Amino acid sequence: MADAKLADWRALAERELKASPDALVWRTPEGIDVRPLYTADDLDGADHLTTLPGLKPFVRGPRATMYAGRPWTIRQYAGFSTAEESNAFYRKALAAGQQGVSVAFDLATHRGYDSDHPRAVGDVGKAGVAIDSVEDMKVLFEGIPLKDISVSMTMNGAVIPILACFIVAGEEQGCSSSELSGTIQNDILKEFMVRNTYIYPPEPSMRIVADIIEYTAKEMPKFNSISISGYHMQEAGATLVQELAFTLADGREYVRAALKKGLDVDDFAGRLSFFFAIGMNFFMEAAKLRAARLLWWRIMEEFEPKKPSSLMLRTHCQTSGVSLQEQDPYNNIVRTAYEALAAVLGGTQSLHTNSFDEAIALPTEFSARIARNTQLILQHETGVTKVVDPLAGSYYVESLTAELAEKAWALIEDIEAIGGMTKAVIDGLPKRLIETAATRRQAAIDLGDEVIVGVNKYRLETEAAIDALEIDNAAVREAQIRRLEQTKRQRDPKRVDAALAALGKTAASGKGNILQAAVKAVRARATVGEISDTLRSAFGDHVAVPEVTSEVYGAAFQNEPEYQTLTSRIRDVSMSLGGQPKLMVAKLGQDGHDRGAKVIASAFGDLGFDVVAGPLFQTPEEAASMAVASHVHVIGASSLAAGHKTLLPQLVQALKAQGGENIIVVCGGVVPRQDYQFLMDHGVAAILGPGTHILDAARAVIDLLEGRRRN
Ligand code: 2CP
Repeated sequence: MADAKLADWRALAERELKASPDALVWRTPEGIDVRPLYTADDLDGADHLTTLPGLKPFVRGPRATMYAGRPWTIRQYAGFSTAEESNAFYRKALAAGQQGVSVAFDLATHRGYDSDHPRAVGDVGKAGVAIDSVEDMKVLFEGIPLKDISVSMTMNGAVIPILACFIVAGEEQGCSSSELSGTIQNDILKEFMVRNTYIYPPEPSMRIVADIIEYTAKEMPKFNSISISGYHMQEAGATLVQELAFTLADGREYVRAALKKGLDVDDFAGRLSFFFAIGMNFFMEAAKLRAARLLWWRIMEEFEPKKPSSLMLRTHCQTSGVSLQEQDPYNNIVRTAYEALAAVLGGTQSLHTNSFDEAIALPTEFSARIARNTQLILQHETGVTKVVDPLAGSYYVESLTAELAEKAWALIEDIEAIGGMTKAVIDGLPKRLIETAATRRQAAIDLGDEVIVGVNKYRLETEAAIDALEIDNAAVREAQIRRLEQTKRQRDPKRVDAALAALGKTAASGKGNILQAAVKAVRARATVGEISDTLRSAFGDHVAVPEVTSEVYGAAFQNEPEYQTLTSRIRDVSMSLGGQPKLMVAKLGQDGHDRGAKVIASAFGDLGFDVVAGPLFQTPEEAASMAVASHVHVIGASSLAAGHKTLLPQLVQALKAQGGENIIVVCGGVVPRQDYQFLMDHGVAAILGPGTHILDAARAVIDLLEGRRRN
């Protein structure tokens, strides 16, 4: 067949379009110009094209046979309420086809608070299971043989007591450390950037990571010591290039920290694992995983390992939480299925598919089943497992793989120039870049440049309510406190004190292994809170100073008439108030999900509000006193971890008690519609749920301010 000429195609395309095909170029948030046609010419310079799976540089997958030999692990992240309830859920899920366990802990546990701690009131058992001691951990895995089932635990802040509880629960189930298989997230650097469930400052936190890598390398050969995570970066608004670069740069930093402990690279590198988000940019997501493997191989070559497994990136993936919408929520099933397919075509080792109702509430048994079945159908009905890396050779995907790798590598080099990721995190550069990208993306959605079906296009006039899972937070807390008290009554206090003192000494002296000392404390029945407090005494608490980006949202909107109308209305309100309307953006309880709060703070600032960004983890009383002292007109509380029914009424009460009854309280975040009336009845003036256009939110707040002035 005669070769067609690109010039002929261009001419034809121009006739079809009546314009240059260059007009069809789509510039993605990554700054990649996606063209309507890719050919072999686009692959010039890509040197991975003839490589094979299981062999370096592993672009085509870490295993030779990939899913043809063994499909990816269906590993659904779950956990809520008490250990008993979560245990029952895991057992049912395993019986219904799930292949590994993945534990979600509640935010109190994440931040190292026992369930009886006053700061934990709104969060116990809400967005995960509450674990206070090894007694809870034993219940969590009752009837689940830890010798056979691999367990992933998403834990970073309180990683020491939780991993220690897991090890001791295994021991007491008759499973030695060397037999335990699974993964601990243990990725603290990204917590400082985006996820915010840190406890201690970055440097001692890095010691904890290194101690865990050391301990698992010696004692737990089947256990993955870390899950180096980009997931939360994408959730926080990062572009795929940022997600790739910062995750791999984090990985390089952890390798260096472990080498500093005196380990040989081959002792631990094969048990480093990764975790990426898979969003809606289908081909780019698949290409991202291929690029990740290529770049990780390149990074690891520098450390000159001998074992091939030290060079290969193995990853878990989760479909994107932020791509899920409150509006027309069954669309989320479709979104999740496409994302799952992208993860699989990219060659993930393990996968979580989100439940369709997660933008609204915790998953129900029904929605969790559909999510699991999305993967079972992929594995059993579509034939995608039969061929390794089926996208290889696609001009488009190969070109994207090379371009993503090139762009991410440039960013990785920038991080190196700063002195590595710990320094970059302390400096705050990655966080700033991600927050700017998040605000830019919100502007693109609000402008309609990025279409979300059912949200900014094809929106339904009326939405049918769907069932939501409700956790009785007070009952869970009471049950937890009962077991905590019982555990404390039955233990030998002298043994606990001695073990905690030894742990404190190991932490403060910089010598010895913190996890090893914590395992002894857990055997003596020290609690998660006690172990965390002992480490707090040695290391101190990390306190982040919130920064807010500016002139990103406003710059995108400045020529839009509705934006101009609103800014002039805000100027009028400012005149009559005698100053700009003042908004405090508050995060209450242990919920550190702050993307939405940051985007609101940034956009409202551009619109003409005087914005006070409250720190993370405030109690309602602390938020109220800050609001009163700062003379704000409005508090916008952002709730994404299901604590709203406890914390919002407490905030309203605290404002009244502190003389701030005139301050208007509005709420944003993940709030089921069923709860709107309850919140209104408790003094919340407006609920601005997911999918709310920021200009609509600002209009609602201005209406409230004007209404209050008129009354
Ligand atoms: C795999 N195996 C094979 C093949 N493929 N053997 C023969 N032929 C093949 N084709 C072997 C592997 O070598 C391994 O054995 C075993 O089968 C299991 O495979 P794997 O690929 O290691 O899968 P896995 O055990 O499921 O482990 C996957 C990961 C692990 C990614 C390495 O780290 C993991 O499970 N991560 C999950 C993290 C997670 O769930 N995170 C939750 C995030 P060997 O082990 O003997 O080699 S929750 C997120 C929320 C949002 C949050 O963070 O807040």
